[in-house]
Amino acid sequence: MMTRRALITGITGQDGSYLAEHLLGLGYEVHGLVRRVAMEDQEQRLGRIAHLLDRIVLHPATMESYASIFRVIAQQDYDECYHLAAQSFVAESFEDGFSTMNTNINGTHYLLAALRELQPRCRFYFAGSSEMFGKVRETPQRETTPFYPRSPYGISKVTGFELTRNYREAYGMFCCSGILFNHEGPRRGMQFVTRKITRTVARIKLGLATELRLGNLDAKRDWGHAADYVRAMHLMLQQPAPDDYVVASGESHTVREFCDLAFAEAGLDYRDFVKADERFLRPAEVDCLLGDPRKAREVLGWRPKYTFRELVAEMVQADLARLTH
Ligand code: NDP
Ligand code: GDR
Repeated sequence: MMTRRALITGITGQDGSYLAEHLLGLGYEVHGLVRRVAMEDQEQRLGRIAHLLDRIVLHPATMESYASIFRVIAQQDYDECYHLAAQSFVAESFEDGFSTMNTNINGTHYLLAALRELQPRCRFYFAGSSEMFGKVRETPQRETTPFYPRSPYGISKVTGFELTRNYREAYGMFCCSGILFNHEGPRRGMQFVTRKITRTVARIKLGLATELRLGNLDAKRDWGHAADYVRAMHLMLQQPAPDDYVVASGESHTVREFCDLAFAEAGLDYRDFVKADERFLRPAEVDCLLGDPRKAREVLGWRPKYTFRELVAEMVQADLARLTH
């Protein structure tokens, strides 16, 4: 078998790091597109892939520049391209919708256009999101559920999804979208609610903080582990034909339940520490997400290994370990 070569945009992010590990484990040659600043400040900006740096190849570029993306694609042939780079924080997209749209929509379009021009046979994965369902039209959400995004981020992902589908249908390219529900892990960015909770639990436990300020505690999410979800991305590109898939756990929990379990993991009661703070409320909220992963299970044979409890426990223990070493 020839070694397969994959390009990952967003390789420095949570999913990029887990996907790079997974593909290396499968024997792939792994390349990553990273912003030039990352190369200049490797300690800070390449932290999640520090342990992989001698096994991967990095190419400087930005999703904001067609020329830079074209140059990367022109250098080498790829069998598969996983497009994960995005401004991924929903709250930030309300603060600066323009840059979110620019990175997430134009960036996706640039990459698809460069691939079409230079490597139309490269298989393409787009990181779609449950945020596309937003104000949900049916529960649970599946591949056929209509989209109703509630944030500039959600809108940008709907557009990326439509671009991906259009390149598949118009140019016959092997383009897939994963519609992934929230997935987390110890490498999650600090601003996202799960990591904000588990890190603060650890800080409180160690006497470094006294409270945790959160927005909407009643929001419900379908949470899984990123290590499980990157396996689904890879499986999508191994099928005989391109298609779109919901990837989810099929269980929904409130932010409050996440707090309850996370504090309990450290022997604490969340009611003693969690304070409501309206600064963390959003102008338009997505109240409840619940995915139906049947198609991914039946067609891809994908099943998550982590339970919700195991996810929370791993994140709390990892934050405790980080702060004590
Ligand atoms: P992260 O925020 O952890 O990572 C985002 C990545 O995108 C980083 O590597 C970042 O680079 C890169 N990036 C952002 N802007 C640019 C740019 N202008 N040029 C080049 N690279 C850029 O996200 P996740 O790993 O959690 O998510 C991966 C993808 O999956 C995203 O597209 C996200 O929207 C989507 N998604 C995530 C879900 C989740 O629950 N995690 C669920 C559904 C979809 P840098 O390090 O330099 O900032
Ligand atoms: P989300 O993740 O918006 O679902 O997007 P996030 O963890 O930011 O929010 C989840 C829910 O928690 C509520 N919440 C808070 N959120 C944050 N960040 N901080 C708080 O203090 C807080 N308090 C309550 C939010 O209102 C929300 O309801 C993530 C990202 O990874 C996207 O890129 C991805 O597409 C979707 O998941 C699926």
